[in-house]
Amino acid sequence: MSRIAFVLTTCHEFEGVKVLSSVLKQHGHQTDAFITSEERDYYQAIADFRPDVVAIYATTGQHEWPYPYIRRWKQLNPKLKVVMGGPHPSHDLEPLEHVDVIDATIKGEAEYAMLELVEAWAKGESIELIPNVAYRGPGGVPVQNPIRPVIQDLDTLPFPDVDIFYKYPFLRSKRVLQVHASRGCQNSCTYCSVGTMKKDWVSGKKGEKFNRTKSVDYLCDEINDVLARYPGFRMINFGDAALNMYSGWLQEFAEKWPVRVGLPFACNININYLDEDDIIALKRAGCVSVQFGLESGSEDVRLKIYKKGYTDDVVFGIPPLLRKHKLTFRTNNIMGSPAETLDDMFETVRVNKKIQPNGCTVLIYRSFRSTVLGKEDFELGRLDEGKDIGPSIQHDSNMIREDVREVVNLQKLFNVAVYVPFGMPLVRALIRLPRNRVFEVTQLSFLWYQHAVVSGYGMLDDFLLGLKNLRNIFQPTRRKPAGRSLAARMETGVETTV
Ligand code: B12
Ligand code: SF4
Repeated sequence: MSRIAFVLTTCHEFEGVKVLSSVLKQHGHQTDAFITSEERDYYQAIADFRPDVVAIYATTGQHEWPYPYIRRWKQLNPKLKVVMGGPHPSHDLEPLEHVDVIDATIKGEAEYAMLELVEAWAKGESIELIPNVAYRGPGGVPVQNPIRPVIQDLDTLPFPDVDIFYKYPFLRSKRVLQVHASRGCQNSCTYCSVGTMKKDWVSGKKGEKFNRTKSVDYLCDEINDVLARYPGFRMINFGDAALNMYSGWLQEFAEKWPVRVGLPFACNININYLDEDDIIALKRAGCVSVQFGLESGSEDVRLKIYKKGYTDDVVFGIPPLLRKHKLTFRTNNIMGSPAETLDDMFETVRVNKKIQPNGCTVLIYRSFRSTVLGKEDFELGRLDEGKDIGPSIQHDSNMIREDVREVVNLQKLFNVAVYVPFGMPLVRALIRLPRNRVFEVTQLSFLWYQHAVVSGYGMLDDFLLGLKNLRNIFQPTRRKPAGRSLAARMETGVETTV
């Protein structure tokens, strides 16, 4: 039996970590998750758990924060092993260069790779033949093993282990339960890592599917199992890229969910695969609010550069149907990509004004090497790699462009431009001012209102979550380990942002 500590800096219940934990527990191992904002003394909490393995979930930009802690835990226990998984090491083996910190990384879906790795370490066996694992080979050069097929039938997995997160009073007493019904996505947007995942995270075995759903029955059983132990949740938020991955699934869900679970929910939708019948099904199932990525007001940018697949017909056609069936909706929008001028970004404001969403989430474009567009940015030198913009896609831009201040200011004031009378000319003038806290607070206030009220996550819950995760938005990536001050414990995060 091994003891595995998952270390996390965002106050959020991560689906991937929940499933990894349940598979490890199913095989007799002991696991726990540790979130920085929820521990009084982060170093000591994990030292007291006495892990054999520390496991890091990492997106790009959020991967180095635990290194200083790990160096201390390794001093305490020189046999401690450390593995990193998630999107970042799945695309980049750079973490293995940190010889004193990382012992192995895992590419792609990690359930069984992690199990085999932990067991090989416990027995002192070689890890060099474990599919998905990467390690330091001869001369310290990273070696990435080929990967196994992704798990085709999600129902074969044990229910996600919520207990490692709901040991924290804040997470278990929230109004909203975070759930996933699927893996994958119908789109392959060029600014997102999912396109690469589709090619890279699958083994290539004939017939292997990347887009998968849990069966409706499994999903209902899973939620009822959680609610039996944690009955306080009043609403569900589906974190899936889109809940309408398969139309037939949605229709069955609309039949069974209200009877078997009956909680209202919010979710993301893919408007390309959504018709009025699906909207009726969502409504019948208990959906109260949906969110979709508009990303750009320009159809050309959306179709030709972002490869989002949403034509203007769809963008203007779906919102009236959502309104007709009394579903509130929010849009996601990107500011500052190399594909857009400031005028194009104001076109995004205009389209939002026309389709009248109940809220606009506005994120700043960020280049990831694991995306088509990001790769191009790095190759063409479009970004200032030396500029530390922190881990978030909410705060700042490191793109090299003369109007970067205006872009970042527009992201902060976007909702003013959309919702305030005469907001557009006002914001056009304001974005020329130096960046300032008032703009930041304006943006966070809109976001808070839209999450808490429009999507129904609850005023207090969302405010506290924002505070806990504030630091991840506003602080640089290269930072010292968190201390005991309140500010230092307000760790990174993003639920506030997405
Ligand atoms: C839901 C979601 C969120 C949710 C929940 C986060 C989460 N990961 O659960 C929230 C809203 C909090 C969020 C936040 C952010 N997200 Co997000 N998110 C997603 C989304 C849509 C689904 C992730 C998911 O849950 N999938 C289902 C589970 C089962 O899969 P999984 O998480 O990948 O887990 C598997 C493997 O990754 C691996 N694994 C996972 N954890 C671990 C841990 C260890 C130790 C190991 C070994 C393996 C491992 O095994 C798991 C099971 O097979 C993906 C896009 C996508 N479709 O994948 C983007 C995505 C992961 N997010 C992304 C980004 C950029 C962010 C933010 C930085 C955005 C921001 N606003 O600043 C933050 C970062 C938060 C953080 N601390 O890491 C990027 C990451 C890109 C990159 N190259 O790093 C993605 C890929 C989308 C994109 N733009 O390309 N996100
Ligand atoms: S729809 Fe969302 S999750 Fe899917 S590829 Fe596009 S940005 Fe990524």
